[in-house]
Amino acid sequence: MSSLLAFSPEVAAARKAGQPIVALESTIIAHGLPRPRNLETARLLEAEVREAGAVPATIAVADGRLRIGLDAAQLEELAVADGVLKVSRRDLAGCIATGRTGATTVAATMVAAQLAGIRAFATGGIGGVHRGAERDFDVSADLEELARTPVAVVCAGAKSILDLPKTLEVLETKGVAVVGYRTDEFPAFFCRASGLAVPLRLDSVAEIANLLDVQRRLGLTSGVLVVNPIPKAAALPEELVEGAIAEALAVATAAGIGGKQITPFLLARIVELTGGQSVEANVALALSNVRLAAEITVALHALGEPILPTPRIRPRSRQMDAM
Ligand code: PSU
Ligand code: MN
Repeated sequence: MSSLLAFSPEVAAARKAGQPIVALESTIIAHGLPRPRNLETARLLEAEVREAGAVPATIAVADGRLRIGLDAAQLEELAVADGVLKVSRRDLAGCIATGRTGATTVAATMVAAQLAGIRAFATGGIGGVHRGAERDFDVSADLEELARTPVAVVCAGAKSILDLPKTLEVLETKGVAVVGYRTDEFPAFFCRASGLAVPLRLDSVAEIANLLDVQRRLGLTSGVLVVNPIPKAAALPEELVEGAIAEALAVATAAGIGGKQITPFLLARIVELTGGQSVEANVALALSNVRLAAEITVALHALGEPILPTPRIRPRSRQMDAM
């Protein structure tokens, strides 16, 4: 196996045995949730995948390699270390080449999942078109990745720190299939509804697995976004969320925050402004998404979905070896 990709022993064994594997992103651990809930949650998410009959592969960059599955120490390092990079597609090679520790976003986790032959992954929310994007062009690389990488992403929609109508427009332009799981509406992360219709609603895991199978057989190379509303009991009142988001956005604008810092900045302010209620909601929806992704992966497996061969990573050039 290429030295750039490193499979944890658990994931390597699962690949060998042909077991279903679910990828998990790590930005939610390093930059999305406050300590110490982040580490607890990372462990809970992995346990949820196992309980659903699949094997979790948390993705991150450490020690100059793209890690597919982390051991306990690596998971802890991501949660407690200062200075963990937020790694999107753009940052992947730089983080690996410089030997830094990096947490992968949805975009970078999709890249890694595809390299590792993993068909599905779960997260909390995706990045999207930011409010005011017509001025600063801030559109998450997650959308571009969904356009070009054939991995299914299960999420609870996107937070309304983003412009949700524009986010759906870009997904449509880029040809990304968006599937509402037991919902007619695109969910808004902390809230179950946004007033925006999803193009397709499917009510069972078997139907979603079938859609993924059709997508693969058609040779479509774009991703599929499965949106799963936050469990009813965990959903937050819309007024609370909108108030916190408006205030967080105002603080960010006043402080001149932009670029890759804006999403983590807003998430942290929302935690403060909701008195931690957003953390509980975030954990609940992430667990629900992970469960659904695992069930989809198990169903795909039952369809006899082939594990995609790991695309060959090119060998180092001989000159580099001599260095
Ligand atoms: N939205 C959330 N929680 C998160 C993220 C987004 O509600 O943790 C993270 C995800 O890793 C996502 C990334 O891929 O932020 C998007 O960052 P940006 O907007 O800089 O592309
Ligand atoms: Mn951005």
